[in-house]
Amino acid sequence: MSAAASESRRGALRRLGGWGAAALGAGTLAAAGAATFPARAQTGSGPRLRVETLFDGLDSPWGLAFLPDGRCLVSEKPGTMKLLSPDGRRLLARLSGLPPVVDRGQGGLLDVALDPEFERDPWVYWAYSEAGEGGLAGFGAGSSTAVARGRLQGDRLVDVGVILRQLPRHRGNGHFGCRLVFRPDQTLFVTLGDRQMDSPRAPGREHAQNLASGLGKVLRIRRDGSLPPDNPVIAAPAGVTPVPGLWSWGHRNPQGAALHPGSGELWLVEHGPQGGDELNRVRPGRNYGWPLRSYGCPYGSPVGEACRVGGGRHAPDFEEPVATWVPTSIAPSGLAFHSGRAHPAWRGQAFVTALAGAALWRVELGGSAEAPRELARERLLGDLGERLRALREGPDGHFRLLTDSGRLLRLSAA
Ligand SMILES: [Ca+2]
Repeated sequence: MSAAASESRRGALRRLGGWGAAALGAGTLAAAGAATFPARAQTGSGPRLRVETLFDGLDSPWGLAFLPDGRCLVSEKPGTMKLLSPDGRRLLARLSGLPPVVDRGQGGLLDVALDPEFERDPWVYWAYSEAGEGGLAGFGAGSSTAVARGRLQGDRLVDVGVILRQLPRHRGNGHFGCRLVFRPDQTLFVTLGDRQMDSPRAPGREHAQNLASGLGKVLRIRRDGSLPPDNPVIAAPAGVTPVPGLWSWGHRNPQGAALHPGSGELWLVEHGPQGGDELNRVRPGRNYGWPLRSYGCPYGSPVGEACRVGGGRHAPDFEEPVATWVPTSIAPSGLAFHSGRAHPAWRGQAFVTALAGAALWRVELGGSAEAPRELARERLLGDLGERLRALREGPDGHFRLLTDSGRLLRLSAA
């Protein structure tokens, strides 16, 4: 970003004052029940946020989806899917019928999503790391991100089948992505990581920049895994066939994704290396720069701007992120836009869960649909000390959040 933009951001952060890192300093989260935090620690008179633990004892929860009747489906990394009561407080079932997952490192059972026509035909979709042959040369068998679906029948998933496999596979256990987001047109976005094959120390074009590789991509497919006719036409070099379903590329490890409520476009958050986490507006047929550009630095580099990968700035060759986190990564894990239903002041704002950063970030957006920009950001819930894994707006308009420690939280205004 330009020096002017950087200064503008610092100014915005200063103006936010007490909405910063220490804003929620009072109180601690009770093991069960509710805790209330002053959102403005300086005055104690600002909006107050209330955090309730609805459920404790989930096993590394990763994704959540709400059935039309309000019941909550939670995917757990070791490979289980649980169904909770509409109030989130009771375990109703542990679903059977899921295929085995490779629960190692960052891999396992990842996101879960429901078919847009779930009420008519109850398909459930999930992403997971799947073992298989076909690894990169020299790496042998490995795993890759796959997407499967099955019909929910009572507490069973039936008619289970795989609709997408990321290739090539790799034996490493990092950067699988993966979030699943349906568009209203019933096509499905799948966000895929670079499997840690791209290095910021020696940035090349073999993986996330390779149109023929499934690494570091966003794909768009139909519900049965077939390809929609209106995906972008990608101009590929001679002899290169773009990976089927290709929507965008040059991504590192996109682990949060959601549709922007105004434009209907896909947005995502992706992990940077050492710093340089990004919030991106994802446009069809565009290149997001990894590993040739990042506002972050190779691991082990001294903190500063000189070490930024490719100089940091993406334009004019690549798409600029709407927001970045520097110099310290927050490890963004989930993204949601608030509808404003329960919190009118939050309408259209982006919320990002963070793992290493152990907080919820509110990113206020302005500008136009064609040129969105960050106006301000605020770190929320830092006092919980929880690695936050995912968030979705619940049926009541309040956010639900998953923590790595196994909790389902409800965030509301006190
Ligand atoms: Ca980028």
